Parts: sequence; structure tokens; C-alpha cells
Amino acid sequence: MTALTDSLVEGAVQTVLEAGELLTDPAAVQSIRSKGETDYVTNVDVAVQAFLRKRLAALAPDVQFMGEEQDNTGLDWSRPCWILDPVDGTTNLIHSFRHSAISLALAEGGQAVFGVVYNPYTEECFTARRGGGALRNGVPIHVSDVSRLEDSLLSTGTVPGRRELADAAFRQMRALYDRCQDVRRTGCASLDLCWVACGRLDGYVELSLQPWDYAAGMRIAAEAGGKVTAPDGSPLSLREGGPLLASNGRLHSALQAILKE
Ligand code: 2AM
Ligand code: CA
Repeated sequence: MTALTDSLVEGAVQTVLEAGELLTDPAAVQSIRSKGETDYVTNVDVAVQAFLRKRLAALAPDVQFMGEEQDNTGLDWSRPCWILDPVDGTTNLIHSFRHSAISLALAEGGQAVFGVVYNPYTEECFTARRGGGALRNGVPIHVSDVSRLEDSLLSTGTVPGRRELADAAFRQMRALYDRCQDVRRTGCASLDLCWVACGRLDGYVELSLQPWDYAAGMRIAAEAGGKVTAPDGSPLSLREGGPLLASNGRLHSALQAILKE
């Protein structure tokens, strides 16, 4: 039986909106710890995860919890599971760049059946349920209808946490740049996916992401008419991360061909 009900969705969205206040306080970041080379966790990441974990457990005690700031071994993937990135765009948060989001998905049967991505700086809340379309602040959204790469605006990443991939990432960025109108690099994967969903971007490519970076955004982009896969077209896993290609659907095969080069 599915854990997903209208009241669970409403409760989860409400809780994410409340948690947004923990990011926007200008004095929010008090401590910064390094998890790996150029990969950081702040007191805000920890506080948002603790807040959501507690509130979601009260809303749905049987749903498991996967979060970026904890050890996630031992999850039973035959049962429902929340997948949370408490702060997607931690480096942006550290620099007051004001482009970060809370990303929460509900996974069932290996798929994200619900996703919410909230940007508390712009108060834009993107949501989607499987088969129910995608919404921004309650209003339906759709991917762009751009069908030629030369008319497209793309986003990509620099894989800051894996510097050994930098040459490949910048080669890829150059190859994309040569074929499109321009490239952007925003530092927040979940919002890049939502921006594909609402047509601000036509495609998005990143070489190394974690499931909490894309679980919610990929549901939102897919429900908005887009396509989100690995660069070779295979489905993305929610258990472990990897490279990602998102598009409005029309550009997917052209982007795949560039990434293969
Ligand atoms: P994060 O801010 O939650 O770490 C930046 O390129 C995007 O990639 C962000 O969405 C960031 O999420 C994500 N990302 C995934 N793995 C990362 C890593 N090891 N280091 C930095 N960013 C990472
Ligand atoms: Ca994060």
C-alpha cells in the first residue's frame, strides 16, 4: 500500500516551507565543517535535516528516512523512504549567494512518487506527484518547447567535490557551449531540475550527483514533460548517485550525442 496521501503531501510541503526560514536568516551560518575536498556541511544543513526528520516521523512513522547528513546504510528499499537534501547548494549558502533549496522526495518501489523543492529566497515551491503534473506555488508548469540546440540555454556543473573529474567536466561544458546559446552554472542541482521543469532552462548536465540532489527535482521535471536519465539514457537510481542528463525531452538525444563524444 502506498504511503502517499493528500494529507501527507500537504504536511510534508508545509514542513518544508517552515524549514525555509532556517536558510534565509542572514546570520544563519555559524559553523562550517569540511566533509571532503570542497564539500561542506554547515549548522544549517544539520538543523534543517533534524527539524524535517522529526516532523516527518510524526507525520508518517512508518516511512524511512534518507538524508545527506547521516549514514544511510541499512535502508529497506522495498519500503517507502523520504529522500532529503536539507540544503542543496551549501556552497551558495556559505557565500550568501541566495540560491539554495530544500529538496525532499518520497521514494516507493525505486521511484520518487512525490517531490518538493523549495527556494526560500524567492519563495518558489515546486511540487509534483507521479502522474499529477508539476506545480510552482500551486500553478501548473511545463518544460520549454525549444527543439534546436542552438536556441537552448543549458546548465551544467563543475563537480567541486570530485576535482579529478574537473577536466572532463570543463571539456563537456565547452562541448555544450559550442552548440547552444549559452551555459549557466548555478550550484544547486535541484533548482536546475526545476528550472528545466518550468522552461527557464532547456537542459541540465552534471557529472556526479547524489540521489538527494535529484530525487525530488527529477520527479518535478518529468511531470512537467521533461526527461531525466543518466547520460547514456538509462534510468537513474535512488539508492546511489551518478551522472545526470535532464532536458525538455526534445533535446535529449542531441545532448546525449554530445556527451558521448
Ligand atoms: P550540495 O550543495 O547539497 O552539496 C553543485 O555542483 C551541486 O552538486 C549542488 O547541488 C551540490 O549539492 C551537488 N553535489 C553533489 N555532490 C557534491 C560534492 N561532493 N561536492 C559538492 N557538491 C556536490
Ligand atoms: Ca546538501
